[in-house]
Amino acid sequence: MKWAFRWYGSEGDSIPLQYLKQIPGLNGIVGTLLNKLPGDVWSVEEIRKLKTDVESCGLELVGIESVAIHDAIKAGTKERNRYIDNYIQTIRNLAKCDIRLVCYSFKPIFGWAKTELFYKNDDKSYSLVFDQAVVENMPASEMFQLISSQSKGFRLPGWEEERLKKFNDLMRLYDDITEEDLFNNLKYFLEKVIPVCEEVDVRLGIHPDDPPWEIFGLPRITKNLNDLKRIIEIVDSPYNGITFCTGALGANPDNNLVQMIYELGHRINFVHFRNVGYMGHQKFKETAHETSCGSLDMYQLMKALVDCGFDGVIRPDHGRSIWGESAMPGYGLYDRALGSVYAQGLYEAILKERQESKESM
Ligand SMILES: [Mn+2]
Repeated sequence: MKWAFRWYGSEGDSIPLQYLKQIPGLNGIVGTLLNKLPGDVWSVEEIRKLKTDVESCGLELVGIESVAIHDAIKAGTKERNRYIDNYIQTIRNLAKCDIRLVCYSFKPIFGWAKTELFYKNDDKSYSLVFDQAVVENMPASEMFQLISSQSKGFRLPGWEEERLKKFNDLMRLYDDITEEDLFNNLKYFLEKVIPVCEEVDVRLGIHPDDPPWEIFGLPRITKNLNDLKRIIEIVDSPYNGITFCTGALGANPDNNLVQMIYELGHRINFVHFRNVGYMGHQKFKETAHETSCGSLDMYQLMKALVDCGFDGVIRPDHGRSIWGESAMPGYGLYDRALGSVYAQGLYEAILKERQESKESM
């Protein structure tokens, strides 16, 4: 496994890279260029600069999260070919810099949604919470206000001011788009992009919906096993893969994550490892990573990943705010560092147990 950590760049992240290098066992960074808008080409020079920053601290840039997809591609407008060409150019440029993994998502407007960014837990740590009942009675446009009013000044990817200004236009763009349309637009995109990914050896991993059900009447096509199976069948190539986010998919108790890993395992290109705690119907919080802290059995999930032979990039996902840290909600250092070390512990124990039982046979 490549034990990685998400990092938003020297200008966008409050955590110095050197601190990440100090997390035991950590060797990879999943990075991004925060100044890039969906549809922009990432130049070789810009990617090299990021890579050099990461390598100067003794870490490896093991992937990009995310290269965002322009709405013209998702909505299938007539400008989409131009943006697909740009996407392909970015993939070629990443390959020139020896970067082999790209995470993306195909979600209209809301990449991720939470209704509370600093929910106070009993132990006085803070978690992100999503409650469907809050959004049910709210026009979609008010989500921006709800999120930005709680952001404590941190820039939240996907909730940028520029997007808010264009919000009504964006909503109109998806007015008549059904799930089937969205799926067909993804198909159009993958059929053009995956052959290039194969040629230059860059794997894609599509990130699931968070939360994994419909919100604001917008189509969602990455919610469950059936959706993801359908997507990997569009182009039957290991380069057309999945980012298996246990927290996003696990927010719906109907998603049997262990079964999903067994069925999708050969096409999982990237893992986000985190736990969620159910608080009621379509209401959950992001807990610490440990099994005992949330509703998911993290040991069983790690075991299923090992069973499937997964040895790619894995990172802890959103953590709580603890120990008085001031950081982007979900992206503090401390709780995610604990999550990484916990995941590595599970992995070591599972491997050694198997080795011992083999030797004793
Ligand atoms: Mn995730």
